Amino acid sequence: MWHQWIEQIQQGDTRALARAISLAENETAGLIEALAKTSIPQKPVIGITGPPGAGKSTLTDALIGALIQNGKSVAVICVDPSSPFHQGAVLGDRIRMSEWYTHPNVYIRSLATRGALGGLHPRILEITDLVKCFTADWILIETVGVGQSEVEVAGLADRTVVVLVPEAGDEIQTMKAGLLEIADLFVVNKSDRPDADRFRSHLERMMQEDRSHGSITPIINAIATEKKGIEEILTHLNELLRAPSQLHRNRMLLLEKAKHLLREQWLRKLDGGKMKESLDRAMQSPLFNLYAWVKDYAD
Ligand SMILES: Nc1nc2c(ncn2[C@@H]2O[C@H](COP(=O)(O)OP(=O)(O)OP(=O)(O)O)[C@@H](O)[C@H]2O)c(=O)[nH]1
Ligand SMILES: [Mg+2]
Repeated sequence: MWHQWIEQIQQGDTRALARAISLAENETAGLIEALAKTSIPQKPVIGITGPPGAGKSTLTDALIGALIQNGKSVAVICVDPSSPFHQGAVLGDRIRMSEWYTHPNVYIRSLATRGALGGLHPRILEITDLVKCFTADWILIETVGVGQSEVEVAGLADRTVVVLVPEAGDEIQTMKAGLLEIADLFVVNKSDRPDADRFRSHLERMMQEDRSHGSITPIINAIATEKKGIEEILTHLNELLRAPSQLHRNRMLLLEKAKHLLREQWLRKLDGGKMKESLDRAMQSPLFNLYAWVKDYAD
């Protein structure tokens, strides 16, 4: 069944893609086996992440416009639009990207988070590969950077744009390590705000202090609502994509993907009923200890 869906997706059938993503979301069996037999084309996957409300959707909307103008087709995956922190964001995104929902060269799909412990959707890797099979030239993945998810999106994307806003001063101090590591490009959005320059210097200083990973990440000022800085972002992304692949980084990202898949496979092998029985039994002991139980169960 999956082979048929994938064939239709490869022919550019958006309805097949929508249906297949839903099946993947619902954990319909056989997807991994089908993907293992599919030649998945290489195409740019750009992660767009950053704090809530930084303007990621507005920026994505503007990027779609610029890509379309350059004759490209685009698929967009919005992850986590229904997170409890952002009620109503799906509607907001629909309004922000409304111009594109009906455009023949644009496909937009929102995914709700299902990961009980946060992070991205557990099937995001497979869903991205399904979208890669589709005829779009570029794939954009928007995700709110609230901890783990931005690191995960970096493992998923070929290049990651971190969107920050001038008022994020203190916030980036705490997100610093993760953000510096994953960003291929920083966008200081809302540069119409008065403290944009000060914030940019702050970011530059932070990067100079942290030269551990070699090169300095480029910073671009943008005003997404006015479509300012968008062409510059695309030019940089094209350059980044053309640059010889950073083998070390790619290997690290592949390793992350592999770990993710192994975790999933391992979880699938767990027998929920058996586990519950064992846990119920263990809990009857006054000395019950969850860590000890997990260790026993895993061995
Ligand atoms: N002043 C100003 N406002 C902007 C700019 N870009 C976006 N906004 C506004 O910021 C608000 C949030 O924009 P979104 O694009 O929804 O931000 P987001 O990062 O996608 O938000 P979440 O997905 O909810 O995390 C909206 O009201 C936008 O109109 C900008 O460059 N300047
Ligand atoms: Mg958004």
